Amino acid sequence: MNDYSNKLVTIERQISEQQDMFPEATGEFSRLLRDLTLALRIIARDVRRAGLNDILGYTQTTNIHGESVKKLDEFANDIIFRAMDHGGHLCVMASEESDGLITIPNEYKKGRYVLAFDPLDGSSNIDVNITIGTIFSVYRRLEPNEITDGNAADLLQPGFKQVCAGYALYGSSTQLVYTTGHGVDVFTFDPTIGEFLLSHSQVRIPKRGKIYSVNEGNYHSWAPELQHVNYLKLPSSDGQRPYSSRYIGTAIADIHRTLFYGGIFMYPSDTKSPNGKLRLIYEVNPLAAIIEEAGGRASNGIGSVLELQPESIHQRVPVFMGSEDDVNDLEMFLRGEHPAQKDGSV
Ligand code: FBP
Repeated sequence: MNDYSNKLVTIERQISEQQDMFPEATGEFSRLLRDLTLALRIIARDVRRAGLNDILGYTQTTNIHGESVKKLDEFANDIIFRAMDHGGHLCVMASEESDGLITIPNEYKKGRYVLAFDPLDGSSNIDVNITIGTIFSVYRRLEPNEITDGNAADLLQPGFKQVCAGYALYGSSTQLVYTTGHGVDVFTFDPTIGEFLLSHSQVRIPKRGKIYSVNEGNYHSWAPELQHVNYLKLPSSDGQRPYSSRYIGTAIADIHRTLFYGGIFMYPSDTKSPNGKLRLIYEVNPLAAIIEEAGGRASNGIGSVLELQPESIHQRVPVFMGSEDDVNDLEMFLRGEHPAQKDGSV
């Protein structure tokens, strides 16, 4: 089990220490993360008071996905925009809740970075006080010396190009989980001092788990190869199976549990959603960066999602992520090559 960090390290200190690792660093990236964590603190504050501050329920609008927009979604979207538009480190943003690109207002300097975010993941759980969160992903713009507005190409970069990825989890405590390619660290928010403190450093996912996480309500619209789930339920002589089923319905929360306990989280394609449900840029790539940096795997069923070349900013992809051995098994099932398929036990 990952050890608790007993060093008192704030997120600001961690960011500046990481900056010192790059002599050529200008501090622009550190300021970007500083401003982003401010937005996450404000969203966390209002999520904690949701139900008291008339922020639950729906707005009158629907988003580009045809989904009714939740008030908290809109609030979080607005807070991130207002925290990030004027710092001079971004050239363009994109949000799961906004139709097109979010441009930086003309009066502000354009920077070298690009921010993609899902302001509130788990919208179906907002009104019933179940864990929700914010997902973020940062890239360098394609033309580093440009001072103009960024464009779609700056966003449509493969996931392995992310310079930073992470999420904030608004659960029993508020936690910030992120990577800049130097391991995965978890900071827990201490409201008594208003600081994110390092609580778990260099988190590693178990090589294999005993939990699978998927919306089995879609079972009958899945491809037959996904008998894989039946395999996980079959008792095995070594006691490794059956796996337990856990599904919160907030990708961040299901991924956070998978990061610590291992196993596999899946949102496959099905006859209703031929490309799955989760969005490549706002949800899949940042979560995949965390899982793969922690030693796990994130696959679209064929290979790493981080290698995929995005085609559109709201593109969806099927995803299977978690412990290396569990995702390898899944891919073997999808290729029809798993021993359990060959010996007919599944
Ligand atoms: P939102 O970003 O709109 O919340 O959608 C994503 C999501 O809520 C994921 O967090 C979650 O894994 C999935 O949708 C749940 O979908 P379903 O209800 O179909 O299982």
